[in-house]
Amino acid sequence: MSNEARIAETLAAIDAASDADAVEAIRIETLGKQGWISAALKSLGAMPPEERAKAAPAIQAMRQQVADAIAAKKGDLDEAALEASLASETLDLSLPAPETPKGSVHPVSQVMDELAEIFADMGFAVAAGPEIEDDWHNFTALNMPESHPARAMHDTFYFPDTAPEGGRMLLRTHTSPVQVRTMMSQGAPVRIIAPGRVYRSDSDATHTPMFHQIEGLVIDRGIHLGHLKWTLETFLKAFFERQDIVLRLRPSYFPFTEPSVEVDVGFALENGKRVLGGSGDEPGHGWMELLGSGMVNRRVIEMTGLDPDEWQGFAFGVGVDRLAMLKYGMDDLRAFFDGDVRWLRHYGFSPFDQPTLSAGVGARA
Ligand code: 2U9
Repeated sequence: MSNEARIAETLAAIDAASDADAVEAIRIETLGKQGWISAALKSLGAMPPEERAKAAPAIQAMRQQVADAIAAKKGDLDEAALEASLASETLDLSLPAPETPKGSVHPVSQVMDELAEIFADMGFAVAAGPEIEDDWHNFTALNMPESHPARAMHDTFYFPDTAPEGGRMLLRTHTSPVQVRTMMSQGAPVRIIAPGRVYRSDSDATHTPMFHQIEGLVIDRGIHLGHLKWTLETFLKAFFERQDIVLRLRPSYFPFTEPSVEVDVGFALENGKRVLGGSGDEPGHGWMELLGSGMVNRRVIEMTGLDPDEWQGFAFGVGVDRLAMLKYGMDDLRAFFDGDVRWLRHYGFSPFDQPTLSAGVGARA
């Protein structure tokens, strides 16, 4: 068969092809590696130059003609397929949209964000430190030398490794070593809060081996109990979003503070529930222990390398989980760490609901 006849046959076959597979089969037969047009092009190489110059244009034209026809046919088939699918597919706008899974903010994170916002307004920075601590930063620097009885109250989880300076490594029992580290690295004055995970070997309905604390520390010249009381009052009023929060300071003992002060808040009993606000001495009211605090013990100030005759300070500590329970009404501490998404769906907060002082720091339902 002459090349002209073969081309006519090929073009007719392309025209008649009903799908992309048929077009592809023709492409392989003609322009593919073993295709007859490719073979004709290759045979040009074996011809003497004069003969090649004569034969080449016709073969090139054939190749172009077939390639153009294949491209055009593919375009036609694609367009026909699109039209067919547009004609057959329908979009039912009345169907419910598929639900996108939504994340939520854990109450502990929410409360920590609220506290950071409140204390930032009073000029406190947020400080962080390691959860695996050494004996010295967790106990000794806080006036709890080895064999101090308060170490037993802070019983924790110890590691077999020894600390670089000797002593043992342990899971921190409070965030106080963060303040020790900050005092030692930045010197005075200091105004920080240290929120984070802490560990004690304790486990029952109201104690979990891991819980969250926030501690605050102010070191400056001329700091006294009045600064402590004002700071705690301002913080608790902003956090519970009530101006009628009343504090009662009771003498207490902590090795790291002297004097030490336990802080109670007044509450009223409403339908059997404790509602914070008002003095605890009023009829039907009571006092609830909420946080511990005190003036930083001068031995602790000395231990961090500062002169206690020049620098004084106050510190406080409070459980974040407990603050969350009081504000948002959860009654079982263990549920905080069960990882049950149903609990989170109930108590979790929207990530778009950022605590701000101007709008009130609390999350809105
Ligand atoms: C430095 C100096 C002093 C931190 C303080 C408390 C009192 C306290 C408890 C509250 C409930 C722990 O979560 S809780 O069990 N904390 O009572 N914490 S004063 O004192 C410091 C910290 C760091 C350098």
